[in-house]
Amino acid sequence: MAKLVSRRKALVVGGGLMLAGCDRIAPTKPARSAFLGAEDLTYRVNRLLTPRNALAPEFTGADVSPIFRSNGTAHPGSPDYAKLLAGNFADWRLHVGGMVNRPLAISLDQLKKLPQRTQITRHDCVEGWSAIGRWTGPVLGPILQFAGLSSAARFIVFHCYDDFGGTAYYESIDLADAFHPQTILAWALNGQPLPVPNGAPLRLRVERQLGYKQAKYLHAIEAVASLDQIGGGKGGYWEDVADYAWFAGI
Ligand SMILES: Nc1nc2c(c(=O)[nH]1)N[C@H]1C(S)=C(S)[C@@H](COP(=O)(O)O)O[C@H]1N2
Ligand SMILES: [Mo]
Repeated sequence: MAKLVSRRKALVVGGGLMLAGCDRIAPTKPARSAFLGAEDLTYRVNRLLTPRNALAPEFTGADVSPIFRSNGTAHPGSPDYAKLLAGNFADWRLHVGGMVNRPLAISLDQLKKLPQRTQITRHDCVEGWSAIGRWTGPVLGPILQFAGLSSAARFIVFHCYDDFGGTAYYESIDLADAFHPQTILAWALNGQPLPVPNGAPLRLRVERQLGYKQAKYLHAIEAVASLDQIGGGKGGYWEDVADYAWFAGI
């Protein structure tokens, strides 16, 4: 990540949000391939059939699963992460960079002061389990707008603290999902700060897609015009290593 986000300066603007200047990453290739592969077809058909802002079902407090199990990484385990955790994430920042006019470095306290949403939704993992949880966090769209998202950006990439044998977990979504009203950066699960096994201090909730898109342990989000230069080019960790579908609509 050092190459993506290197902090140069910090300034304070209205609302008390701290902005940190970051070096831009130059997009090198124009766009994701226009070739209509099977997966692209699923994606396009889904986008045609599902209204852009159709909501994922929401549930009631009575439906909340007694235990929201953890899957994949349950603790990132790196010294960097351990240090942030020991300090109760006071020194943690969410870096917002890439194709934005105003790169941001946002603290947890600042994130909690942004417009919030609480939603009770069902998480479906491809490994064959589901759980219902109540998630709270700032809506992603206004954060991207505040950062001055470039009109050339087409995808938002989420970079995580944990890695699998040297490859950091990452995921990406398109702008329809990034600006969807239920797409939030959750810092709370069932009214409590996010437990470490579920992605502390912050994770993505993109409720119309499967579990592996819900990136945990966030430390940076990056706006890009193409996914070609990100990881293996397929838009996510499991997409790259196991050919999971990039668009995991449910
Ligand atoms: N950073 C990171 N995010 C991740 C994973 C992971 O291993 N690392 N696993 C994914 C998968 S496959 C699922 S089902 C959910 C699990 O979320 P949970 O641990 O809160 O149940 O997180 C997703 N996001
Ligand atoms: Mo999963």
